Amino acid sequence: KKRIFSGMQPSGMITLGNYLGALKNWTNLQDDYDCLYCIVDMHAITVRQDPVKLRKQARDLLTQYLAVGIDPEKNTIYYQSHVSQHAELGWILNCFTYMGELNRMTQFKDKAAKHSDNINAGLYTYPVLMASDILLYQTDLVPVGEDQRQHLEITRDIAGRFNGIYGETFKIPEAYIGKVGARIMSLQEPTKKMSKSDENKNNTILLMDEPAVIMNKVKRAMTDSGSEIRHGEDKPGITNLLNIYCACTGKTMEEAEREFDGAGYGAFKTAVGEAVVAELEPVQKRVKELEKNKDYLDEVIKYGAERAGKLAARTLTKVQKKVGFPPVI
Ligand code: AQP
Repeated sequence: KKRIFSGMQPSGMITLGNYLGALKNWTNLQDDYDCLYCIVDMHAITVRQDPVKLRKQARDLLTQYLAVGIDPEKNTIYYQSHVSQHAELGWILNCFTYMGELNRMTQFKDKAAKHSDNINAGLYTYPVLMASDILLYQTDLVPVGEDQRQHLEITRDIAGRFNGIYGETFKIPEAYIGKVGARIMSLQEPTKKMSKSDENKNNTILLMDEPAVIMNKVKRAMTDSGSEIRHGEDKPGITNLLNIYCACTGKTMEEAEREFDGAGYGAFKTAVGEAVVAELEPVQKRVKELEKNKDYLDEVIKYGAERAGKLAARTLTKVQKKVGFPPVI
């Protein structure tokens, strides 16, 4: 089976965007691929985090992975910070990455602009840690959205450079081009993506939002001028709601547009809200059941770290030898 690596930062409560764009699709991959799903807490601290919240968010995220149906037997689910090889390989690969390359990363520029009070070196070398995440596991495929494409490219460049110097060491990963998850936009500012770290609560629908909260947020979502319910660049608000509706119901855009032909914005928003509630309610129920089972969650955490650690150690040992570190006696 081909190996897939993907991760999510525990940088906030996860949103409908994270769910529809990533998590939901992950469940479809587990039978055909050998998947590692990492909770990248080391990446999360490139932005200042409250420690109590970070710990809770990481555990919540793991619980949510399980609740959407990612099977911990079929997949490797683990915390990045539990597998020290990520940091160790990260350091080595830092020495094979040029500042010129990192200077070109657009996500760094965006994040640096957003967090101008804390432009730390970790934020800058984030792509190198991400390269380590991927290369440690001899990953074949990485599901990436548009915004991560540049990071996958630099991963390939670093791997190729290392292989060129020391001989075949890393598998060069490719982008996984499968059924792409919907890109969900902010409810109040539909030209920017819905993000878990967004401070405006009305911009996001959280995976764990109560039904009444979801209905309310959808009703208050920004709409566009005109009253037609159709998708198009001139209608970012309605397009986003239509995308959400389609992703939750499995309907096509044409079907949805036909269904709401002549309907008012009010009725349309009610239908969208109800579709989201119907999609999320069963997941929320499973999260609540899992939360009661502390021992089971602990078991999954331990098992995942062991499984990932074994794979990671194999690559790191090889790399340490190649660069000339003395063997541990
Ligand atoms: N709005 C979105 N629509 C579809 N997919 C999305 N993803 C994120 N937002 C949307 C996908 O979810 C995964 C999460 O990746 P991440 O946690 O590493 O960080 P991110 O992409 O930066 O997500 P956020 O929610 O915007 O986090 P913050 O606010 O912390 O930066 C990825 O697979 C991503 O494509």
